[in-house]
Amino acid sequence: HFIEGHLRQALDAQEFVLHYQPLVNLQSGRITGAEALLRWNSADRGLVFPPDFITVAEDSGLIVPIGRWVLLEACTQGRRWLHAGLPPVSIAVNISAVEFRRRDFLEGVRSIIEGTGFDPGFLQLEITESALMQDAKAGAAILRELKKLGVQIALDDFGTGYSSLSYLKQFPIDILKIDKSFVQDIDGGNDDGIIVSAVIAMGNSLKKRVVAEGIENAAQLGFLHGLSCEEGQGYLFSRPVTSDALAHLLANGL
Ligand code: G
Ligand code: G
Ligand code: MN
Ligand code: NA
Repeated sequence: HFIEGHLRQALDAQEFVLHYQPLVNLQSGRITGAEALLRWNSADRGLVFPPDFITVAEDSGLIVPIGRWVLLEACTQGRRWLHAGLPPVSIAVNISAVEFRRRDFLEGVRSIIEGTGFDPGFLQLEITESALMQDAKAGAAILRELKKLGVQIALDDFGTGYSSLSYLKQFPIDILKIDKSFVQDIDGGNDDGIIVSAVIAMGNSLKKRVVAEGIENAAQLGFLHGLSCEEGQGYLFSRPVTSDALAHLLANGL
């Protein structure tokens, strides 16, 4: 693929950058965390978003060094914010199925935690349902090892894959992130509202944190509030912003 070579150069030229989207406690309105989202600041193309390059990165294997850079950068940034005296928040990092399945994935996570000194209790690794279910048994084993490192595990895009409820009970998953496709039409009087309501109730009773993604308006927020959903993220609160802008939000609130 033509863009593969460009991605390799981008890594060398340090053209990748992380933006951060706040996670918000829906009761207090306080920022509890931030999701790191990768962008490619290309000299030729301007700011390029993941849908335009993640698949190529996965198919070429470049997602491995790119993912390692993302994790290192996110943990380094997390330390910087703490040193700057900002209130501690968790940082979520998206992990591709390709990275997750690699034998050296765990070792990479371990060495980045050690190298940066970032508190693993504040690191959330976001794994999609489909990545986990490709091989549920192996996936469960990797999650158990990750838990020994002290990191938090979030199941991303929840509801779009097909994990059985029994897996949810067995797997050491800390957080369910309800996919934004369900939140979008939550107030439309259709099944999405019922599904979201069921997921929140189930998450709460399994003692998992539930995060609603893609909250764009007050009506959606009101609906989620009524269902005792604790956390959310979405354009209503903030779009993904630069690290400097996120630091400003941490210091001053939303
Ligand atoms: O804002 P947004 O366009 O960033 O993200 C689109 C998609 O790209 C999402 O599904 C998100 O999970 C994925 N994504 C964003 N950043 C990363 C990253 O650092 N690594 C991986 N593997 N996926 C990412
Ligand atoms: O797949 P994942 O959940 O990691 O993807 C996060 C994606 O959702 C990113 O592309 C991010 O920019 C996007 N996103 C975040 N908040 C909103 C929102 O309120 N509405 C929409 N449409 N997308 C959002
Ligand atoms: Mn995510
Ligand atoms: Na999602």
